[in-house]
Amino acid sequence: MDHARRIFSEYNAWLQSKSSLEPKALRIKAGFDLDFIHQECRLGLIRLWGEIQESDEYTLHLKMNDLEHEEFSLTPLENGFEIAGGSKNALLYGVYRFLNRLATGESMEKIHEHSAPKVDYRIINHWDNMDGHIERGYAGNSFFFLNNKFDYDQERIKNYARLMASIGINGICINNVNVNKVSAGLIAEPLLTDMAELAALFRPFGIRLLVSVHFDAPMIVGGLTTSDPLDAGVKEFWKAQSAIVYDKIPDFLGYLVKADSEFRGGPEAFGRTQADGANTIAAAVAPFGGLVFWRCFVYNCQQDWRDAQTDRPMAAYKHFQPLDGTFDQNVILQIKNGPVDFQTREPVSPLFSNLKNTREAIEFQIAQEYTGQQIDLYSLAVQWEEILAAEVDKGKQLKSLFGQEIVAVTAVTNTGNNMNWTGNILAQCNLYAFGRMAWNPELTAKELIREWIQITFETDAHGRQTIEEMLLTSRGIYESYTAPLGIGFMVNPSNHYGPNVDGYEFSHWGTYHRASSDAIGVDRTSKGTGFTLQYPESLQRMYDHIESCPEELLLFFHRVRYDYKMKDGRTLLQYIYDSHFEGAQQAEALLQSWETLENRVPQEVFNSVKARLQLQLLNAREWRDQVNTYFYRKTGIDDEKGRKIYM
Ligand code: GCW
Repeated sequence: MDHARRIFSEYNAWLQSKSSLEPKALRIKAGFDLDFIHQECRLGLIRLWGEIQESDEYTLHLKMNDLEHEEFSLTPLENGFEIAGGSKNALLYGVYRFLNRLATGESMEKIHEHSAPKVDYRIINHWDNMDGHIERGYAGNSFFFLNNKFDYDQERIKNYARLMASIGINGICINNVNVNKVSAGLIAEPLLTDMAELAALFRPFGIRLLVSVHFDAPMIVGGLTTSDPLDAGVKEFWKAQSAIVYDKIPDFLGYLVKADSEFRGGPEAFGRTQADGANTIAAAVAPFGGLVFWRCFVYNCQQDWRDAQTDRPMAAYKHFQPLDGTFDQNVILQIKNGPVDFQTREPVSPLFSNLKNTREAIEFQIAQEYTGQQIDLYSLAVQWEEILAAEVDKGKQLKSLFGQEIVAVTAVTNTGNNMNWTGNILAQCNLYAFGRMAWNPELTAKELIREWIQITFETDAHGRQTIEEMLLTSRGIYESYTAPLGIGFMVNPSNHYGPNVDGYEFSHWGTYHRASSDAIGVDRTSKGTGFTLQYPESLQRMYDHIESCPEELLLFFHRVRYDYKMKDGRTLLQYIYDSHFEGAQQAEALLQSWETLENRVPQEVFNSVKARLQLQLLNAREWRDQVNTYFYRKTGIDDEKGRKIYM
């Protein structure tokens, strides 16, 4: 078997299980213009059943009808089945969903579904550098770039496109938001022609490309002396260059911009606002129907730790909220889910409550930067489900903004050139869940985890239950042995793996816990830094009062004494000790659970996951001991249960 097929048939989760119940003798009937979709459907069925014979006994009808643009329906018929969609892309989604449900073991006559996505744009962001390295990549190197050139295996790209389309993704940004001089050239020749070739591979799958652009492209690419967005020459540069891009790639989705953030250029360097910057670039792509995704991850990364007034989570709101209503229609503000940076526990960014006249994208991170780096098990679906259900205004959940202010759902991908895409095969589940939740935010972590397991592993009930339980509990476990209660960070600087309680305490990144001998945390209430004032009043009150603040966010919002009594009567300090002892124990239990799966999953999968769980256990013990020792040394107070704390 060739390399690319191995990737798909052995490792790609989507279509693994075999269903012997289904008729193998069937004819697929598709409209004249639907060759590609017809082929995809055939291919999928063959992968599921081994072969299919053409026969009139049973007919699978593929048809386009007057459903909405991306809406599809799946309907069993008397002697057949109908997959219908409002467009080619919709029909393709219908086909993949149909195959997906067959792969979970359902029989055709039970498959009824009518579905349309809640948001128009479901986008994957690659943080791939053109030298091949991926920023925060934990599954190998880029499968787009090497040595500052495009360098890819066409078959692998098609498999990737299929993988993405099968979970409803319709946009992919191919390069890192930290654009360098080389990748700044993606919007110009000779790289542009190469990008157009790549775009052509994604096109049949309904996926449009985006590129991260350098705010200073007018200087780097255009040779100008300024990038001031209000400068006539700069405006002209963006227009002319974008015309060239759209001439090569007419269905190009647009640009992603990280400006004024972590040493990137931006409008503020020229005394201009974020809206000035975004609108200049947006005006250039508007004639072609292009979009500008403008990131809100703007904060002072050169903070003096002595400065207790500046509070990093407040930054995005301060920069963007006052500009609400001033962004062009084709600008989409891309906002990280929380106000800090993809920690295990943060409140939802207050921008979601308070940008009423601006189109928004929510940005998640599937790459497990702060969440175990695809070594430690961490089911992001569990966390996303909570985030989507979080309140953004009186009785209004975040997901209710989907299709309203929130028009796009984006995420930093966890894929790389590793054979199984994600390094740790169990991390595939996060990618799968992301696509499905971006399409339908009502789906629960439990059902998505279950679906993914069914289509990935041919195992018995014990196998399925064990993996489900491991995934469902993984987030809580990781959170408890790392930096719980919303305190965050405490990681090793720069690589962000493993404990270092004071690692960021005296640095310039603005993430401080300020632990003393009697208390820890930053007071972010209206009496403290005032962060809570960025929320609508009902939420502000809830977070302000320690009694009503959700306990899991206690140390995000409050500075708390170690002898503070938690809801169950334990002191905060005892909670910290318990959580770390228990977390490490549970990490051990994860390994034990997995060990019961030998011979129930392919040996290679068994070994590679086991090796990671062993590393996770070492990591968890290190976290437990460093954190517990740290707080013991601060307080001199023993663990009530007398467990081992190193002096
Ligand atoms: O959390 C930080 C990451 C950076 C990343 C940045 C961002 C791409 O550590 O690696 O840069 O976020 O989101 O821009």
